[in-house]
Amino acid sequence: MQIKTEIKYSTDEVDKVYNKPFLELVYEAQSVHRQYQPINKVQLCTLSNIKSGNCPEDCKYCPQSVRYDTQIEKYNLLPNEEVLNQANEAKKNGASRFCMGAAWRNAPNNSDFDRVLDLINNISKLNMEVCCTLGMLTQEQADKLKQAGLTAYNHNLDTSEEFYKEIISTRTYEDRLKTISYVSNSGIQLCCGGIIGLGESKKDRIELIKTLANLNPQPESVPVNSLVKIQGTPLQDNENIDSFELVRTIATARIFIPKAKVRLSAGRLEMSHELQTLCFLAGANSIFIGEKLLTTDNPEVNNDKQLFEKLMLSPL
Ligand code: SAM
Ligand code: DTB
Ligand code: SF4
Repeated sequence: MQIKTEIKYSTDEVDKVYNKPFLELVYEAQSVHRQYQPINKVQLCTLSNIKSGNCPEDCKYCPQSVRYDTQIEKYNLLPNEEVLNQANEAKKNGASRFCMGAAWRNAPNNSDFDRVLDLINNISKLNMEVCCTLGMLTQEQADKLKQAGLTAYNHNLDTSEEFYKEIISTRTYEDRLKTISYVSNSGIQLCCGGIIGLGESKKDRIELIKTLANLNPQPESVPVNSLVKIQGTPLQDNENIDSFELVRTIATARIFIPKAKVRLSAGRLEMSHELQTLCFLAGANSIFIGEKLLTTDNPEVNNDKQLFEKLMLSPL
């Protein structure tokens, strides 16, 4: 199996940008942003946790792993009607993209998968982009998702290859890259990013951005999640990540992956409006709106509306 990675950028190149004087870095990121992205526009996306908890994987950050004792609601694949209602509601709130997450190690080959195909088909008819994240895929599954009308598949690399082993033991970076290549082969857009605050070093964040930038094709969408510390997970007592590291990560991703939407994803509940503004200035141009992410809370829709009004931003 040939994994399509082409080394275009070296660690050193990414390092030099990431570690520039802060104001210079943000200025450069905003300059790239203006060249490649519409200005004053931020895409609104809504998440639905279509299958929750009992995941056999051991991702140390995740409340949905069966190995950790966390207070989450666990359920099997939701009825299609319920998910469709959520998608309609998301559209009413201004979301133009609907993302479905399922706590599976890999997408199953059974009627649940057929139900997800049906959901994709129906949500795409609402004139919304449809994204899903179902764990690892085979090439055949990726092709079926494409046929059903899926816009994008989310499969994060999370961190550097080296640090990945400290966070997850039940699958490898190579496994992740395989699914990523199936997604790209099938013609589905790739949504691939990571988490900061896992206890990784600056170097790990730089390596992650380098790996994402060297994917061929580059991801169309790069979620930058800030760890939400969840009681019961091994990372519950992690130190807070310095906000400037978050902004540097976003700015560097914007510079090296200029055509992608960079999504300020998990962790916004803990962020001030000023910090989120700095993230937008550094090139973030998407957020999740709605009461919940997958299992954790998100800022209130009205609060996000106020932020958009203050900044005179409009939804994309
Ligand atoms: N099971 C699938 C998988 O792992 O690809 C899909 C669902 S998984 C919850 C999707 C992504 O959510 C993960 O890759 C991770 O980046 C993010 N995530 C999960 N828990 C998180 C947390 N506590 N804080 C921040 N991001 C988190
Ligand atoms: C992504 O990178 N972030 C989203 C989406 N892809 C699926 C998920 C964030 C989850 C945050 C923790 C929770 O709510 O369970
Ligand atoms: Fe959570 Fe996905 Fe890891 Fe399962 S595979 S534990 S749902 S992040």
